[in-house]
Order: sequence, then structure tokens, then C-alpha cells
Amino acid sequence: MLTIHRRPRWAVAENLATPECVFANRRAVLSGLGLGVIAGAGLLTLPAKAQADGDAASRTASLYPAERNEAYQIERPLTPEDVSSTYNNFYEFGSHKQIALAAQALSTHPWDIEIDGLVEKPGTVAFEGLIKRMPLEERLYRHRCVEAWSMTVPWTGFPLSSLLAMAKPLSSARYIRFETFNDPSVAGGQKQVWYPWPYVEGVTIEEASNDLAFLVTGAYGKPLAKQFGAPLRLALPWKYGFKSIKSIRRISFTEKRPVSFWEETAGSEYGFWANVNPDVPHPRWSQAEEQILHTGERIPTQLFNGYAEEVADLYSGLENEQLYR
Ligand SMILES: Nc1nc2c(c(=O)[nH]1)N[C@H]1C(S)=C(S)[C@@H](COP(=O)(O)O)O[C@H]1N2
Ligand SMILES: [Mo]
Repeated sequence: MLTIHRRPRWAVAENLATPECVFANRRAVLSGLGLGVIAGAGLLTLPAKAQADGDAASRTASLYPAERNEAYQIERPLTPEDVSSTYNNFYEFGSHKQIALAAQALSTHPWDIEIDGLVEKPGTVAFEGLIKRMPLEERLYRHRCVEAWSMTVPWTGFPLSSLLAMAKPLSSARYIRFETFNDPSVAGGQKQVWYPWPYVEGVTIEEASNDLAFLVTGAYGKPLAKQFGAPLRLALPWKYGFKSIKSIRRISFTEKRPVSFWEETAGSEYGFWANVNPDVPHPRWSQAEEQILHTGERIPTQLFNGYAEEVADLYSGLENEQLYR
């Protein structure tokens, strides 16, 4: 996707583990049989560790499915789970889309989330404690990758504003900085030292307070699969997908604007705001259209990914910023 010009010329393509090929083949067989739409069918082949008891998913399974919030309806069909869960961006596990099997190595219990910086209530909260305090609901969201493909996912989670209410940011806090785990022994992609690990993302406090900003704990009526960024990831559906950081370990409230992973890697192509806009091309490709992942259909991209009514106000007075990259 994103530029890898930092990659040294001598670096060989990363070793695609054999199990991934097996996994991909199994998927091809399933779709060939027309079984592709069976939710999660491809995942049945995961090794035992993937289904190991004691991960966040099995410990929170009783919370699902959560009630759907009908305010977040969309006009498009949902992306079948076997498609969205086998085509993922999660560079910690490789700079390609077939990371689903490798991601099962991530252990999600215990999973502590550090909340620090400019807040009244800094501290560490265990994921399983946090989720039980938060109002879970299901929302149907569009998801638009900067690479110009899109999908539609039923996420389960809670509004980011509920976490703000718990942490109580000080009035000096202007931004929230999110950070993913950093463990190269588990996530082979993090051995690629030319990337600025850990993955970091950020939003303004105003953006975080918008109703659409959602902390995701589940998808398709179940706890979040690891390749989706278990146990906790962000969904900011009006922004390009790279803003929706996965597997969050640390949430910091800051006065200074955080520098994100892709901004650090290729600042001329990826900025802080990254709001979807069909009229502002990526330096290397157009953003006018997007391709729906499972049908291949190309459709016009919408301003703010179709959420202009909800979010456009956030950007009044910021016209001098590079809002769309
Ligand atoms: N930690 C982390 N978060 C991440 C990424 C990543 O590589 N690492 N990729 C981003 C990108 S580019 C996209 S499009 C979405 C993909 O989410 P999905 O795999 O659930 O579709 O995750 C985002 N969050
Ligand atoms: Mo993306």
C-alpha cells in the first residue's frame, strides 16, 4: 500500500509462513464451493492456539451480541465476514493482506491499557474490566482504506466519548494519542526496523468527542478477531482506515499533536487529519472512486466517507490545515 521507500534495497520480501499459504488455499477452495459466505468458515482451520481459552475473546463472549444502535444504518450490504477477516492491514504481522493466521499469535489476556497524560484519572485498566463498564452496542459502519477499497462492517463497541468521561481529560488536553503493543517476538512485522514501531495514531479531543468515534471490541456479533485488532481498536469511519488503530495498549492525553505511524513513515503522503475526500487525490493515485471489497464494484467516494453531516462542523476554522490526507 503505503510507500516502503525506507525499506533498504537488500531487504528480502518477508518470509510468508507456509501456514498462510495453506490458509489462503483453503479459502480459495471454500469460495470455489460457494461456501465463502458462511461466516468465519475459513477460520475453522486455525491452529489450537488461535482458539485457546483464556484470551480476551473467550472471556468476554457472554457480552455478545450487543443490541444494534439503529441510528447507524447504511445503504450498502455488509461485507461477508470471511472476506473482511481474511484481507487485513495489520503491518505488525506483515506488510500484506494475509495476516489473519499470523495474528492469532497475539495473546490478548492479560491486556492492560495505560491511560496517561493530561487526565484527572490516569492509570492502568484491564481490558476485561474496562469493557464491563462501557455501554456496548452494535453499529454498521463504512470503512474506507486510503488504498481505495472499502467494506462495511458490523462493529460492536462503545463511544470513545464514554472513555473520555471515565478518564476526565484536563482542559489543557488537546489531543489523544493511541499506541499499539510492541512485541517483535510475537509480531514479525515489528522486526522490520525501518518502520517507526509501535503504531501510533491520534485525534483531537473534539474529534474524539464526536458520536461517530467508536472504540471497537467486537465484530459480526462476536468478540473482535485478532486480525481486526483485538481486543480493542478504533473506528473513525469518516477518515481513511489507517487512522483506526488496532490492538490499543496506551491512550495518552496530550497538548502537542501526536505524530502518527504513517506520518512518520511517509509524511508527504499521509498526514494527521486524513479525512476522506474524493477531490483530493493521494500523491500516487486518485481517491475519486473506491472498490467494494467483496463485489469488486467501483463506486464514487463520498466526502467524509458519507458522514459529512455528522462531522463537517469539526473542521470549520481549520481550512488552512491539510484536512484530506
Ligand atoms: N496497529 C495497526 N493498526 C492498523 C493498521 C496497522 O497496520 N497496524 N492498519 C490500518 C489500516 S491501513 C486499515 S485500512 C485498517 C484495516 O482494518 P481491518 O483489517 O479491520 O479492515 O486498520 C488500520 N489500523
Ligand atoms: Mo488502510
